[in-house]
Amino acid sequence: MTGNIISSEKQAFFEKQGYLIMPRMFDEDRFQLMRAIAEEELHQKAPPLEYEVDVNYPGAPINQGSAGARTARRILQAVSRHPQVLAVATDSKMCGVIKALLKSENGLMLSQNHHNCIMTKDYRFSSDTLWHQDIRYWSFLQDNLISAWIALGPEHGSNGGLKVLPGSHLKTYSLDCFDTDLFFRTDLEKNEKILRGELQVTLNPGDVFLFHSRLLHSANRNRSNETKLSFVFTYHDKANAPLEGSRSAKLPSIEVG
Ligand SMILES: O=C(O)CCC(=O)C(=O)O
Repeated sequence: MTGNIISSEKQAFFEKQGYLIMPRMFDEDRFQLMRAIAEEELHQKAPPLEYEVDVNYPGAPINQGSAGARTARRILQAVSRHPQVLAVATDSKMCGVIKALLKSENGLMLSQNHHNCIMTKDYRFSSDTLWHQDIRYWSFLQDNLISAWIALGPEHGSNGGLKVLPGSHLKTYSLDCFDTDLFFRTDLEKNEKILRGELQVTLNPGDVFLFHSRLLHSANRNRSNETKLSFVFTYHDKANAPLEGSRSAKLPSIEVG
C-alpha cells in the first residue's frame, strides 16, 4: 500500500496502463448534490463557456448560424462557480489517491487552467473528440499530471464516453503521427495499427476515472437520448510548476494536499 490510500496493485495498474477507475467515490447524497449543481449550471449557462461551435471537431456546427451552435460543451472555471464544486475537486479521499499515484511529495496542486470544467455532451448536438494527449497544449516542467473525470451519469460508447489507448502515456510518438492541431492521425497505417488497442471506458454514476496527461484518448459524439455530464479536474505536484507566461500559469494552482 502507498500510505494505505491505494493498493500497490492499483498503483502498478495505473503506472502501466495510464488510467484507473475508482468506483463510486462519493456517497449518494453527495452525488445527487453534484448532479443537481451541474444541471443548474447547464441551465444557467453563465460564462465562461465553450460552445459546440467553438470546438471545430467533426460533427460540430460550422458557424454561429448553424443549428446547435450555442450548445454548451465545456462549462469552464467550475471550481469558482460553487463552493460544493470546489469541495469535490479538493475531496481528501480523491486527492489522496491522486497524490499517491503521482508520488507527489511536495504538495498536490489543482490547476485552475486545465479542464476545471463541467464537461457536457448534448444528446441533440455534439461532436467527436479526436485522439489526443491532453499535455499537447499544456506547459509544465514535466509531462506528469493526472486528471480526474467524475461521471455524473452513466458513460459508455453510445453517449460519447471516453476511449483510451492503454499504455500510450509511456510511448513516444514522432511528430508526423499528429496533425497540425496535434490530434493523433487516423489516416496513417502505422497509427491505425496502434489504435487497434483502443479501449472503450464504461463508467457508472459517481465513478472517478483517473488518467495521465500523456494518455491518448478520444470520444465519439453522444448518440443517446440524454445529455451526458461530468466534472473534470487536473492535478500536478507542486514542484512540477507551470511554465511562467504560459496558459498553464494564467491562474494560480490551488494546494489541495
Ligand atoms: O468528452 C469528450 O469528448 C472528450 C473530451 C476530452 O478528451 C478533453 O477535453 O480532453
